[in-house]
Amino acid sequence: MGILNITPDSFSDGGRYLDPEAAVAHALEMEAAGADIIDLGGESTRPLGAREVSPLEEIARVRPVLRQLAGKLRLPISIDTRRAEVARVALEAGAAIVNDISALADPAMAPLAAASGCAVVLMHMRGGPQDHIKFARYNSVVAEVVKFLEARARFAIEQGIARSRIIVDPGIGFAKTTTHNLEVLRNLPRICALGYPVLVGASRKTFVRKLAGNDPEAVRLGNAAIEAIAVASGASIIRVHEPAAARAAVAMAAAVVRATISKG
Ligand code: HH2
Repeated sequence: MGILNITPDSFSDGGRYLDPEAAVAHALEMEAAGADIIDLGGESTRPLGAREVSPLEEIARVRPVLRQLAGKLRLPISIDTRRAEVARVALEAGAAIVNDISALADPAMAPLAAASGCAVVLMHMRGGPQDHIKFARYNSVVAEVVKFLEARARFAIEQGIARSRIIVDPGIGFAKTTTHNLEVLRNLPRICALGYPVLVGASRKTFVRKLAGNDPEAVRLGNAAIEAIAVASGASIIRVHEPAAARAAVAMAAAVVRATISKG
């Protein structure tokens, strides 16, 4: 899953794709580089300094890009939003997946997803995008993440979303310290055991910079290591800024672990 942030203040690519033409070009670049899904987001979830945007502002950011991608991009589009209003616009414009970091907190989101038949990503987080780090306290992070994802998936099914349309995500970096992130990654098979496809998003997050080193090459190698481990542990989707590098890491990990050979 290639990341396309249409935001002025995102983690690592804030401001680069605010211009719709630049955003479209980048989506097509990621498609050529081997992405399978493009994840379009109009709200930054950076813990410090990200500004809360209104749904209208979020729509104004993503709608022109969705319009211009129609007919150009062959890949499915995922909309990274917590707001049903934004998801509705994106689904009408052809998006196939709602990537909801709040796991259906907006009461209008589940009915919308159920009616549209889209796939949904349910991510674990505590608090909101601005203050989640305050909630990084657990007795057992893995058990609590598993319990949360299981409950949200059950809720989604009760709301009419097909089981086969549910993807779960442990929410790396959301209400989690470096130790929590590592604990979750080390125990990914327990999350996969829930029986839903698992998405992992670790690309360029703070703990990668902290552990692998801050220069771009170190971050790239750190990302690739996590992506390989995630896939080897059973993840089905990895959310990345650089699909070409991720493709190579995934091809290698899948070949070793699953004895399947896919050309990168
Ligand atoms: N991480 C970010 C945003 N959306 N969605 C899912 N499902 N999983 C994630 O781990 C995830 C996500 C944050 O990363 P990024 O897009 O790089 O930064 P920002 O939120 O500042 O735009």
